[in-house]
Amino acid sequence: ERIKSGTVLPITPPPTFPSSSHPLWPEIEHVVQQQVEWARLGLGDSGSGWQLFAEDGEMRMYRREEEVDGMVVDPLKAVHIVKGITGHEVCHYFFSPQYRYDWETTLEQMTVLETISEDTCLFLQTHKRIWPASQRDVIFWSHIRHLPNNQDRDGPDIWTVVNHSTEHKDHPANSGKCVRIFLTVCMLCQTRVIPPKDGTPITRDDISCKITYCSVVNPGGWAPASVLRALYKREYPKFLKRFTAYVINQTKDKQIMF
Ligand code: 18C
Repeated sequence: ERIKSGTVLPITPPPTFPSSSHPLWPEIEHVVQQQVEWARLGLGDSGSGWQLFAEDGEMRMYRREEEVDGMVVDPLKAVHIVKGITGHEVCHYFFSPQYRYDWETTLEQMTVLETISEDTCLFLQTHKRIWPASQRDVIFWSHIRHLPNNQDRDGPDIWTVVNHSTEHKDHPANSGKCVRIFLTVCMLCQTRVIPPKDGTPITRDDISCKITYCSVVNPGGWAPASVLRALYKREYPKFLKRFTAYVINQTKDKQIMF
C-alpha cells in the first residue's frame, strides 16, 4: 500500500479550467471529493462486507448485495494493477468521448450534450437492449481531475474520473422507449514508477497503474435480481479487462503520459 497511514491526504485542488459558475459545479465538487475518499478507502481494514465475485490475474471485483424498493443496486469495488500504463493515460481514455465506442461494448449511442469545460462533459448514452427488458439510457456529467501529491514525496499522484447521473430539460427520464438508469462511477488511478537502477530513462517496463473502480448503478425499473447479478458478473470483468487492454494497446508506441 503506497498511501501510508497518518499521511495527510492532499486537499483536492481546483480544476485546471475552473467552471465554477456552472450550476452543476457545487454538486461536481461535492461528489468528486466524496467518491475519491470512498475509492481511497479501498475495502477497509478487514474487507468486511465485501464479497469477491470475480478474479483474473491482478484484477479483483467485490460487491455488496443491496436492494432499494426491491431493485438491485449492489455497490461494486474493483481493484486492478496494470503494467506499462499510467493513471493519467487510463483516465484520459476513460474520460474522452472520442474513444468511447472503441471500448464500451454495451453502448448503442453516445451524445455529448454539453462541454462544461475541458475537464467536464455532459453525456447522454443509450445502451444495448437485453430482451425482454426495456432498453436503458443514462445522462451523466463526467469530470477528470489530477490530484497532485504535494505532501508526501513517495506518495502517488492520483488521477480520477467521476461520472454521476444528472437531469437535462431536453431529455426527461422515461419519456421515450428507454428506462433511465442512475449511476455513480469513480475510476481512481495511482501510478507506480520503479526507475532503472543504472540511471537509464524510464520505460513502460518500469511503470504500473493501480486502478480502483467503484460503481453503483440503479437500473431504474424492476428487473429480476438474479438476472441483474448475472449481468454484473459477466459485464464488469469484461469491461475492465477490455478497457485496460485497450489503453495498453493505444499507448504502447506512444511517449509515456505522466
Ligand atoms: O463505467 C463504465 N462506463 C462509463 C462510460 O460509458 C459510464 C457508463 C456506464 C453505463 C453503464 C450502464 C450500462 C447499461 C447496460 C445495459 C445492459 C447492456 C448489456 C448488453 C449485453 C450485450 O460510467 C463501464 C461500465 C461497465 C458496465 C457494466 C455493466 C453494468 C450493468 C448495469 C445494468 C443496468 C440495468 C440494465 C437492465 C437490464 C435488465 C435485465
